[in-house]
Order: sequence, then structure tokens, then C-alpha cells
Amino acid sequence: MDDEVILLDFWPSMFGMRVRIALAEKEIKYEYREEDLRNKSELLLKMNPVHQKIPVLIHNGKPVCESTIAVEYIDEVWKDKAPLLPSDPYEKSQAKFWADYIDQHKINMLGYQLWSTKLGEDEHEAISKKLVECLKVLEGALGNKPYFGGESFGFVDIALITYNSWFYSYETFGGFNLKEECPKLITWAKRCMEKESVSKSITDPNKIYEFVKSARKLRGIE
Ligand code: GS8
Repeated sequence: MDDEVILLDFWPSMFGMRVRIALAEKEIKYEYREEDLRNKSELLLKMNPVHQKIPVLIHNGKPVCESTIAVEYIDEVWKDKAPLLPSDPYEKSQAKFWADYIDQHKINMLGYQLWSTKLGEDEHEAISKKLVECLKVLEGALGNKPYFGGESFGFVDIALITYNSWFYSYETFGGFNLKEECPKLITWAKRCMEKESVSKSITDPNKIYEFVKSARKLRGIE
């Protein structure tokens, strides 16, 4: 029996994009289903009753929720192609540490605060600073390696590169320039974008910017 793979997703989601990249890396055919997050489908509520969030990977009828868990699941199930996590236990622990760092620091929430609300000058500056600091720590972890795990594209790259779609909006509304603040990270992002699995899976930054601008209009801040 062929595997049935369905992805419940929402096009601007940096979390959904992670799963899209992992599936593309492994060359897995799947059905993409766009969710309306203001009117969630019965299937989404059934498959992710706890968080009711996308992305949800549904493999032969069984749901896998949480993007990094789904990426790891994909790596384990489709083992023969393009390993995403290292097999060495220590290396694997490090990859998970950095993916967790990305999620714990809630880059998306910091960015969201920058574009979705009218902040006082001090608060705005503090949030922008926090976001840039977090990216600088990640740049330090990358060091001079081509990818976070070394020579090949993998788990941490997938966890972070999806923010590349959002960086332009974060910079615009956060008032910083990532090329100046984190030049190595920008070079790394360009390198990742050269991979077809990434470029075809992640959303154009201009499209995200238009999305952000219309969300700001709806909130009456533009
Ligand atoms: C986050 C998913 C998430 O926030 C993961 O998969 O890694 N930790 C999770 N999904 C959002 C859309 S992207 O911002 C979502 O589904 N929100 C719907 C809601 O909160 O009702």
C-alpha cells in the first residue's frame, strides 16, 4: 500500500514550511490542505484536538502534531533519503538543543509584537533588541560552517530557514538590518535558499510583507 500523507497547513506559517521542506527533502508526495484558521476544519480539530493548530502531518490516517516533532518523524520513517538528524547521539542532542532554542525564544512572537501592535518607543526598541540578540546567538552557533550541522543541510537549518520569509517584515517593522547585524546568517540563508527543497517550500518574503500589511490595516495600525 502506498503511504497516504496529508499536510494541514496555512501558507504564511513558518512552522508549516518546516514540514513542507522535510517532505521535499525526502521527495515524499503528499496532499497539501490549506486551513482557514478563523474557521478551522473538522479534520484539524479532530487531528489536533489539544492545540488546534497547524501544521499537522497525517500519515496513513494518524496525526503528528508540532512542526519539529513532525520533521523528526519524517526523518525516522523515510530513513533512506537525505538524513536530517545526525545518527550520533551527541550530535543529535545538539541539533535538538538549537531547534529548541529557536522555539523557546519565540522568534515568531517577538516578530509578531513588532508588526502587529503599536508599541511605545522603549518597548519597540527592547523587542527589536531581543530578536536581534537571539539571531546573533544562532549566528554564533553556526560559526563558519556552511550549515548548522556541518557540511550538510539538516534539522536546525529547517527549523530556522523558514523565518527567512519573515525577516524582511521583521526588519521593516523592527527597524534593523540583518545584513549588518548578522551577515553570516544572511549568507547561510542564501545558501539554504539555493536548495530546491527550500525555495519551493517557503513563501516569498514579499507575499509575507503584503500579508503583514493587510493584517496591520485590519488592526487599524496602518
Ligand atoms: C506552533 C504552531 C502554530 O503556532 C509548531 O507546530 O511548531 N509549536 C507549534 N501554528 C499557528 C499558525 S502559525 O503561527 C496556528 O495554527 N494557530 C492557530 C491558533 O492559534 O488558533
